[in-house]
Amino acid sequence: MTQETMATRAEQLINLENKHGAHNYHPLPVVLSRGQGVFVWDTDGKKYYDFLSAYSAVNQGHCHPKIVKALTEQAERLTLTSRAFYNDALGEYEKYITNYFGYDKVLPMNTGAEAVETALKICRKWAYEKKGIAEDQAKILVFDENFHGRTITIVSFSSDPVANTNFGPYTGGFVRIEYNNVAALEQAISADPNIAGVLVEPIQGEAGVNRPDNNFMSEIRRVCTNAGVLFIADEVQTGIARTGSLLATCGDCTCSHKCERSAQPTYVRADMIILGKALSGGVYPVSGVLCDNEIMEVIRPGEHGSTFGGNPIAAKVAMAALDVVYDEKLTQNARKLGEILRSRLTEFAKTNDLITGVRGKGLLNAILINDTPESSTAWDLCLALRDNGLLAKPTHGNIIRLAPPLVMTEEQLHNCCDIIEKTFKRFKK
Ligand code: IF1
Repeated sequence: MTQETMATRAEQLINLENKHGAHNYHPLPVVLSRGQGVFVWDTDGKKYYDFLSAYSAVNQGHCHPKIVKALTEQAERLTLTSRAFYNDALGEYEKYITNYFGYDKVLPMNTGAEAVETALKICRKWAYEKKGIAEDQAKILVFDENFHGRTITIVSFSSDPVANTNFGPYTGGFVRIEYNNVAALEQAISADPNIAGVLVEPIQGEAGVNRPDNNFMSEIRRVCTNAGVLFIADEVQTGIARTGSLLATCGDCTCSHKCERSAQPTYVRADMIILGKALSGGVYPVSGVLCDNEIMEVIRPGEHGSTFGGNPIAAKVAMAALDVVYDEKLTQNARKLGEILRSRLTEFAKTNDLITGVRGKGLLNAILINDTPESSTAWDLCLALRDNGLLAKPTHGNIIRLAPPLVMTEEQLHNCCDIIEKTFKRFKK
């Protein structure tokens, strides 16, 4: 193919999506055709550092050989049985993942939103059958600027009008308060005995990597324990080593595996955790809810499930993906590289008026751009970063999320910081 023909190849593919696909996204104009580790290549063969990681789904790096092997081997044996029958992969996976995270039971699903909906259903049933709340009166407390997926129930409790306008009528039974406000949490729960659960992101990803106070998770734990309310942690984006702990709920411990976690001084244990995305290393939709028997036993045969939930491929892929996190010490690497990234960008920000802030934890970070959310500056900066070989995307207007795969080396990270600094130095609004 000539350079000219190759260039139009990307345009042809973009045009196909515009013509035949719903316009529910506004992607950065780059057409990717291959990924390996921290790199992706476009249809012209140009190589990029991936600084989005499919929103923290490819923590283990693109097409990790161990995970792809698990996928292909199982795909050639048995792909799907439904749960009408047993299969020879699910039980081993359920034992593996419940031990890995330290809970009695897992309810396997596929997407993050399905797992969030599953947690909401378990919480409501627990409210009626264990906590004694009157039928249809259970409420679940959520926070402003939350993001938990895109089903009608989930967007019903979103504070973002873009997420829920014209999707009504909305699902009731939710109370929303300010994030990171313990006093408001205590007040809401003491005022309403029908609150059965608290659903929280340990760090709000979509809200622009919004980190709460360090004690917010332990304070939620204290308040929920005292009130007999379930603490439900949505770790779909923050979990699986992304923030420099195996689970972000965990606080500042350096744990990478259950057996180390409970020994940590800052160990905070939610009643239910919701996992997704990197649970499969980005090769297959795998999600799930983990909790102990006293809670999970409210779900009885026929009361919840899904066609693909707990399928053999998902089981094998998830075990391989979690093996990689442990074997390659991705928790520790995320913690170390995140500190380097924030340190370099914080120093650089002092010399460049385009950046008003750098924030994050582990390798879930963001830079705040010195312009209004309505401006195109963050977007234009991402186009310039793309031209310089690094892919990132703005969230909420003037915030650029920086979240590379956790397998990145220190040298690669410094190369990426060099690209970011060079791009910002040369950028003209
Ligand atoms: C898109 C956002 C991130 C999540 C948390 C549940 C889910 C997500 C904390 C649902 C999903 C994805 C959705 C994806 C982009 C991405 C995203 F920008 F939408 F908000 F990461 F911040 N809980 N987040 O972050 O999981 O059903 O998608 O598997 O919708 O474009 P899902």
